[in-house]
Amino acid sequence: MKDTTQYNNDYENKWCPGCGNFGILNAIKKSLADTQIPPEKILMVSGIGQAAKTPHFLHCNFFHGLHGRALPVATGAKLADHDLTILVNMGDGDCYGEGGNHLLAALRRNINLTLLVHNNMVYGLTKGQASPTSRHGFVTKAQPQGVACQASNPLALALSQGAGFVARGYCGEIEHLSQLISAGISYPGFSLIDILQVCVSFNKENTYTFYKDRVYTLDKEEYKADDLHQALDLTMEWEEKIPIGIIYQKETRSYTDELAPLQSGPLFKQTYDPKKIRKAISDA
Ligand SMILES: Cc1ncc(C[n+]2csc(CCOP(=O)(O)OP(=O)(O)O)c2C)c(N)n1
Repeated sequence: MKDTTQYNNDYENKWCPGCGNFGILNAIKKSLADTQIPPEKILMVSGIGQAAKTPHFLHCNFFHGLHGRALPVATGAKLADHDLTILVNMGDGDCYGEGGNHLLAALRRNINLTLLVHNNMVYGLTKGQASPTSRHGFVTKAQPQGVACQASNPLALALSQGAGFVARGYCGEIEHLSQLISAGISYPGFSLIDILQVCVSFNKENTYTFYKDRVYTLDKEEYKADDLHQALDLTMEWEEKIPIGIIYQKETRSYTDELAPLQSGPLFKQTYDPKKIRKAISDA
Protein backbone atom coordinates (compact mmCIF):
# COMPACT_ATOMS: atom_id res chain seq x y z
CA MET A 1 0.00 0.00 0.00
CA LYS A 2 1.24 3.49 -0.87
CA ASP A 3 2.11 6.00 1.87
CA THR A 4 -0.73 8.50 2.37
CA THR A 5 0.86 10.39 5.28
CA GLN A 6 2.31 13.15 3.09
CA TYR A 7 -1.30 14.33 2.53
CA ASN A 8 -2.15 14.48 6.26
CA ASN A 9 -2.44 17.69 8.22
CA ASP A 10 -3.46 18.42 11.79
CA TYR A 11 -6.55 20.66 11.48
CA GLU A 12 -9.15 19.78 14.11
CA ASN A 13 -11.97 17.75 12.56
CA LYS A 14 -15.51 18.09 13.95
CA TRP A 15 -17.43 15.82 11.57
CA CYS A 16 -19.81 13.55 13.55
CA PRO A 17 -18.44 10.13 14.53
CA GLY A 18 -19.51 7.73 11.76
CA CYS A 19 -19.87 10.49 9.11
CA GLY A 20 -19.45 9.19 5.57
CA ASN A 21 -17.05 12.05 4.88
CA PHE A 22 -14.28 10.15 6.72
CA GLY A 23 -14.45 7.33 4.17
CA ILE A 24 -14.37 9.85 1.32
CA LEU A 25 -11.37 11.66 2.84
CA ASN A 26 -9.51 8.35 3.17
CA ALA A 27 -10.35 7.42 -0.42
CA ILE A 28 -9.02 10.78 -1.65
CA LYS A 29 -5.72 10.28 0.23
CA LYS A 30 -5.36 6.76 -1.14
CA SER A 31 -6.00 7.93 -4.65
CA LEU A 32 -3.50 10.81 -4.39
CA ALA A 33 -0.90 8.37 -3.05
CA ASP A 34 -1.67 5.92 -5.90
CA THR A 35 -1.42 8.57 -8.59
CA GLN A 36 1.75 9.88 -6.87
CA ILE A 37 0.88 13.52 -7.31
CA PRO A 38 2.94 15.64 -4.91
CA PRO A 39 0.94 17.98 -2.59
CA GLU A 40 2.31 21.12 -4.25
CA LYS A 41 0.87 20.04 -7.64
CA ILE A 42 -2.64 19.56 -6.21
CA LEU A 43 -5.32 22.18 -5.72
CA MET A 44 -8.50 21.37 -3.82
CA VAL A 45 -11.37 23.80 -4.25
CA SER A 46 -14.58 23.77 -2.26
CA GLY A 47 -17.70 25.81 -1.52
CA ILE A 48 -19.57 25.84 1.81
CA GLY A 49 -20.89 22.95 3.88
CA GLN A 50 -19.53 19.97 5.80
CA ALA A 51 -18.33 18.34 2.57
CA ALA A 52 -16.65 21.59 1.61
CA LYS A 53 -14.41 21.33 4.69
CA THR A 54 -12.66 18.27 3.21
CA PRO A 55 -9.64 20.23 1.89
CA HIS A 56 -8.93 21.47 5.46
CA PHE A 57 -7.91 17.95 6.35
CA LEU A 58 -5.48 17.46 3.48
CA HIS A 59 -1.96 18.74 3.01
CA CYS A 60 -2.05 20.45 -0.42
CA ASN A 61 -3.06 23.82 -1.89
CA PHE A 62 -6.68 24.70 -1.25
CA PHE A 63 -9.28 27.40 -1.77
CA HIS A 64 -12.44 27.35 0.35
CA GLY A 65 -14.82 29.81 -1.25
CA LEU A 66 -18.51 30.70 -1.38
CA HIS A 67 -21.55 28.43 -1.31
CA GLY A 68 -22.11 26.94 -4.77
CA ARG A 69 -19.17 28.75 -6.33
CA ALA A 70 -16.35 26.19 -6.25
CA LEU A 71 -16.56 25.30 -9.95
CA PRO A 72 -15.97 28.81 -11.33
CA VAL A 73 -12.98 29.24 -8.98
CA ALA A 74 -11.57 25.88 -10.05
CA THR A 75 -12.15 26.76 -13.71
CA GLY A 76 -10.20 30.02 -13.31
CA ALA A 77 -7.36 28.20 -11.56
CA LYS A 78 -7.21 25.56 -14.28
CA LEU A 79 -7.06 28.21 -17.00
CA ALA A 80 -4.24 29.98 -15.15
CA ASP A 81 -2.24 26.80 -14.54
CA HIS A 82 -3.44 23.74 -16.38
CA ASP A 83 -0.52 21.69 -15.02
CA LEU A 84 -2.23 21.58 -11.62
CA THR A 85 -4.38 18.59 -10.67
CA ILE A 86 -7.59 20.15 -9.44
CA LEU A 87 -10.20 18.38 -7.34
CA VAL A 88 -13.43 20.06 -6.33
CA ASN A 89 -15.30 18.95 -3.19
CA MET A 90 -18.93 19.91 -2.87
CA GLY A 91 -22.04 18.76 -1.03
CA ASP A 92 -25.22 17.92 -2.95
CA GLY A 93 -26.81 21.20 -1.80
CA ASP A 94 -23.68 23.17 -2.68
CA CYS A 95 -23.28 21.59 -6.12
CA TYR A 96 -26.76 20.66 -7.36
CA GLY A 97 -28.64 23.47 -5.57
CA GLU A 98 -26.78 26.74 -5.05
CA GLY A 99 -24.14 25.86 -7.67
CA GLY A 100 -26.43 24.16 -10.18
CA ASN A 101 -25.93 26.56 -13.04
CA HIS A 102 -22.15 26.45 -12.62
CA LEU A 103 -22.36 22.68 -12.88
CA LEU A 104 -24.19 22.95 -16.22
CA ALA A 105 -21.47 25.27 -17.55
CA ALA A 106 -18.64 23.03 -16.31
CA LEU A 107 -20.21 19.94 -17.88
CA ARG A 108 -20.61 21.64 -21.24
CA ARG A 109 -17.12 23.14 -21.12
CA ASN A 110 -15.48 19.83 -20.31
CA ILE A 111 -12.76 21.54 -18.32
CA ASN A 112 -10.26 19.11 -16.85
CA LEU A 113 -11.38 19.00 -13.19
CA THR A 114 -12.45 16.14 -10.95
CA LEU A 115 -15.65 16.97 -9.12
CA LEU A 116 -16.44 14.93 -6.01
CA VAL A 117 -19.98 15.46 -4.78
CA HIS A 118 -20.56 14.20 -1.24
CA ASN A 119 -24.21 13.32 -1.77
CA ASN A 120 -25.91 12.82 1.62
CA MET A 121 -29.28 14.02 0.21
CA VAL A 122 -29.62 16.67 2.88
CA TYR A 123 -28.17 20.04 3.95
CA GLY A 124 -25.82 18.84 6.70
CA LEU A 125 -24.06 21.99 7.91
CA THR A 126 -27.31 23.88 8.44
CA LYS A 127 -28.80 20.91 10.32
CA GLY A 128 -30.96 18.91 8.00
CA GLN A 129 -33.10 20.84 5.50
CA ALA A 130 -33.94 19.13 2.18
CA SER A 131 -31.47 19.34 -0.70
CA PRO A 132 -32.12 18.83 -4.44
CA THR A 133 -31.41 15.09 -4.07
CA SER A 134 -33.75 14.53 -1.08
CA ARG A 135 -36.48 12.15 -2.16
CA HIS A 136 -40.04 13.34 -2.73
CA GLY A 137 -41.79 13.02 0.64
CA PHE A 138 -38.58 13.10 2.73
CA VAL A 139 -39.50 14.61 6.11
CA THR A 140 -37.22 17.20 7.73
CA LYS A 141 -37.71 19.81 10.47
CA ALA A 142 -38.10 22.42 7.74
CA GLN A 143 -40.32 20.21 5.53
CA PRO A 144 -42.56 18.51 8.18
CA GLN A 145 -45.10 17.45 5.54
CA GLY A 146 -42.34 15.99 3.38
CA VAL A 147 -40.47 17.41 0.38
CA ALA A 148 -42.93 18.50 -2.30
CA CYS A 149 -40.44 18.46 -5.23
CA GLN A 150 -39.11 15.53 -7.23
CA ALA A 151 -35.50 14.60 -6.43
CA SER A 152 -33.04 15.59 -9.11
CA ASN A 153 -31.01 12.89 -10.83
CA PRO A 154 -27.54 14.46 -11.22
CA LEU A 155 -25.99 11.56 -13.13
CA ALA A 156 -28.74 11.57 -15.77
CA LEU A 157 -28.44 15.36 -15.94
CA ALA A 158 -24.68 15.11 -16.53
CA LEU A 159 -25.18 12.55 -19.32
CA SER A 160 -27.75 14.77 -20.99
CA GLN A 161 -25.23 17.63 -21.04
CA GLY A 162 -22.64 15.58 -22.93
CA ALA A 163 -20.44 14.68 -19.92
CA GLY A 164 -17.53 12.40 -20.81
CA PHE A 165 -16.91 10.81 -17.40
CA VAL A 166 -19.78 10.04 -15.04
CA ALA A 167 -19.36 7.78 -12.02
CA ARG A 168 -20.95 6.92 -8.71
CA GLY A 169 -19.05 5.88 -5.58
CA TYR A 170 -20.03 4.98 -2.03
CA CYS A 171 -18.36 6.19 1.17
CA GLY A 172 -18.49 2.65 2.59
CA GLU A 173 -16.41 1.20 -0.31
CA ILE A 174 -13.18 3.13 0.18
CA GLU A 175 -10.85 1.10 -2.08
CA HIS A 176 -13.39 1.15 -4.91
CA LEU A 177 -13.98 4.87 -4.42
CA SER A 178 -10.25 5.63 -4.48
CA GLN A 179 -10.02 3.80 -7.82
CA LEU A 180 -12.87 5.89 -9.20
CA ILE A 181 -11.14 9.08 -8.02
CA SER A 182 -7.86 8.00 -9.65
CA ALA A 183 -9.73 7.25 -12.89
CA GLY A 184 -11.37 10.69 -12.70
CA ILE A 185 -8.00 12.39 -12.13
CA SER A 186 -6.48 10.56 -15.13
CA TYR A 187 -9.43 11.37 -17.37
CA PRO A 188 -8.50 14.25 -19.70
CA GLY A 189 -11.70 16.27 -19.23
CA PHE A 190 -14.42 16.97 -16.70
CA SER A 191 -15.13 14.05 -14.38
CA LEU A 192 -18.16 13.91 -12.11
CA ILE A 193 -18.10 11.42 -9.26
CA ASP A 194 -21.30 11.48 -7.26
CA ILE A 195 -20.57 9.81 -3.91
CA LEU A 196 -23.30 8.25 -1.78
CA GLN A 197 -22.46 9.69 1.62
CA VAL A 198 -24.12 8.65 4.86
CA CYS A 199 -25.16 11.54 7.13
CA VAL A 200 -25.62 9.90 10.52
CA SER A 201 -27.22 12.99 12.11
CA PHE A 202 -29.74 14.35 9.58
CA ASN A 203 -30.58 11.56 7.15
CA LYS A 204 -31.96 8.54 8.96
CA GLU A 205 -33.15 6.89 5.70
CA ASN A 206 -30.04 6.55 3.56
CA THR A 207 -28.01 4.74 6.21
CA TYR A 208 -25.13 2.26 5.99
CA THR A 209 -27.74 -0.52 6.21
CA PHE A 210 -29.83 1.04 3.43
CA TYR A 211 -26.80 1.06 1.12
CA LYS A 212 -25.48 -2.35 2.26
CA ASP A 213 -28.77 -3.88 1.06
CA ARG A 214 -28.75 -2.11 -2.31
CA VAL A 215 -25.32 -1.07 -3.56
CA TYR A 216 -23.64 -3.31 -6.15
CA THR A 217 -20.41 -2.79 -8.05
CA LEU A 218 -20.47 -2.65 -11.85
CA ASP A 219 -18.28 -5.45 -13.20
CA LYS A 220 -15.59 -3.88 -15.42
CA GLU A 221 -15.45 -7.02 -17.60
CA GLU A 222 -19.19 -7.14 -18.19
CA TYR A 223 -20.14 -3.48 -18.24
CA LYS A 224 -18.17 -1.40 -20.76
CA ALA A 225 -19.52 2.06 -19.87
CA ASP A 226 -19.41 3.28 -23.48
CA ASP A 227 -23.11 3.07 -24.33
CA LEU A 228 -24.96 6.28 -23.50
CA HIS A 229 -28.42 4.70 -23.48
CA GLN A 230 -27.35 1.84 -21.25
CA ALA A 231 -25.70 4.40 -18.95
CA LEU A 232 -28.92 6.42 -18.80
CA ASP A 233 -30.83 3.28 -17.86
CA LEU A 234 -28.38 2.66 -15.02
CA THR A 235 -28.85 6.18 -13.66
CA MET A 236 -32.55 5.35 -13.23
CA GLU A 237 -31.86 2.35 -10.96
CA TRP A 238 -32.44 3.23 -7.33
CA GLU A 239 -35.23 1.57 -5.34
CA GLU A 240 -34.04 -2.05 -5.27
CA LYS A 241 -30.46 -1.90 -6.50
CA ILE A 242 -27.97 0.96 -6.76
CA PRO A 243 -25.02 0.61 -9.14
CA ILE A 244 -21.60 2.06 -8.27
CA GLY A 245 -18.65 2.37 -10.64
CA ILE A 246 -17.90 4.21 -13.89
CA ILE A 247 -21.33 4.60 -15.44
CA TYR A 248 -20.20 6.29 -18.63
CA GLN A 249 -16.90 7.25 -20.21
CA LYS A 250 -16.08 8.52 -23.69
CA GLU A 251 -13.13 10.14 -25.40
CA THR A 252 -13.26 13.91 -25.38
CA ARG A 253 -11.03 16.93 -25.91
CA SER A 254 -10.86 19.06 -22.79
CA TYR A 255 -11.46 22.80 -22.74
CA THR A 256 -7.79 23.57 -22.07
CA ASP A 257 -6.83 21.47 -25.13
CA GLU A 258 -9.35 23.38 -27.24
CA LEU A 259 -7.95 26.81 -26.39
CA ALA A 260 -5.05 27.84 -28.64
CA PRO A 261 -3.33 30.25 -26.16
CA LEU A 262 -2.89 27.40 -23.65
CA GLN A 263 -0.92 25.25 -26.09
CA SER A 264 2.27 27.18 -25.35
CA GLY A 265 2.12 26.38 -21.60
CA PRO A 266 0.27 27.52 -18.49
CA LEU A 267 -1.17 31.02 -18.76
CA PHE A 268 0.60 32.30 -15.66
CA LYS A 269 4.00 31.62 -17.25
CA GLN A 270 3.18 33.52 -20.44
CA THR A 271 3.97 37.18 -21.03
CA TYR A 272 1.34 39.54 -22.31
CA ASP A 273 1.33 42.88 -24.10
CA PRO A 274 -0.80 45.44 -22.18
CA LYS A 275 -1.16 47.50 -25.39
CA LYS A 276 -2.93 44.61 -27.13
CA ILE A 277 -5.28 44.24 -24.16
CA ARG A 278 -6.07 47.98 -24.14
CA LYS A 279 -6.75 47.83 -27.88
CA ALA A 280 -9.02 44.78 -27.51
CA ILE A 281 -11.00 46.59 -24.81
CA SER A 282 -11.31 49.82 -26.79
CA ASP A 283 -12.30 47.91 -29.99
CA ALA A 284 -14.98 45.93 -28.15
C1 LIG B 1 -25.65 31.79 -0.66
C2 LIG B 1 -25.80 30.96 0.59
N1 LIG B 1 -26.98 30.38 0.84
C3 LIG B 1 -27.13 29.61 1.96
C4 LIG B 1 -26.09 29.46 2.84
C5 LIG B 1 -26.30 28.63 4.08
N2 LIG B 1 -25.73 27.31 3.91
C6 LIG B 1 -24.48 27.03 4.32
S1 LIG B 1 -24.08 25.41 4.07
C7 LIG B 1 -25.60 25.09 3.44
C8 LIG B 1 -25.99 23.70 2.99
C9 LIG B 1 -24.89 22.73 2.84
O1 LIG B 1 -25.40 21.51 2.39
P1 LIG B 1 -24.59 20.61 1.40
O2 LIG B 1 -24.01 21.40 0.30
O3 LIG B 1 -25.46 19.48 0.98
O4 LIG B 1 -23.35 20.11 2.26
P2 LIG B 1 -23.24 19.27 3.62
O5 LIG B 1 -23.15 20.27 4.74
O6 LIG B 1 -24.43 18.37 3.72
O7 LIG B 1 -21.97 18.53 3.44
C10 LIG B 1 -26.39 26.22 3.40
C11 LIG B 1 -27.79 26.24 2.91
C12 LIG B 1 -24.87 30.11 2.53
N3 LIG B 1 -23.80 29.96 3.32
N4 LIG B 1 -24.75 30.85 1.42
